[in-house]
Amino acid sequence: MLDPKVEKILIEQMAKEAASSALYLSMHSWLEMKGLEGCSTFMFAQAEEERTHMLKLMKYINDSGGHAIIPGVKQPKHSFKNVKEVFQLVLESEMDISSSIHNLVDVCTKLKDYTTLHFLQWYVAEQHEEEKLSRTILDKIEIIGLEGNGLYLFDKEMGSMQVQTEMKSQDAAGAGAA
Ligand code: OFO
Repeated sequence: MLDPKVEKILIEQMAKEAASSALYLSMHSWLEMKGLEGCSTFMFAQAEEERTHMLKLMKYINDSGGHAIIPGVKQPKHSFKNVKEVFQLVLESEMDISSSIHNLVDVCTKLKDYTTLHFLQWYVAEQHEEEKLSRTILDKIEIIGLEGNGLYLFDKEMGSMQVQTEMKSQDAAGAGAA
């Protein structure tokens, strides 16, 4: 049975994942409107991924005797200065989510909730990957630049990054099925 304090902050975490999904979908829409196919496809997949993070929390809460209340979502930011701002905001959002996951780990450690701690390990690892990915993207922006052909090249690079990520997740799903 979940401690009510843990249940409450897991539900708050669902709200953060939902907000992150909405923000990334809003970024997807802005990027698509700008004709940046690679970046917008990448961001659509990120939005879907954040939604699965919310659903995973929902299932855990309900499977653990709690009640996962579905959060309402505020309208996300919908226009951006440029592509660099989009990816800086992605990194900020991921860092914010990491710190709330770490806070959850702290609370569960204090309450000796070993089951939820075990469940949260997946999120700790995922956040590490997501922050690393966001920093890699910002590095690419610095290297390639967004002036002249730079934006076109960066967009192409993001499109191929998306294909690699999809191949990785298909491999992981295949390995799971074997
Ligand atoms: Fe779910 O917040 Fe990042 O990955």
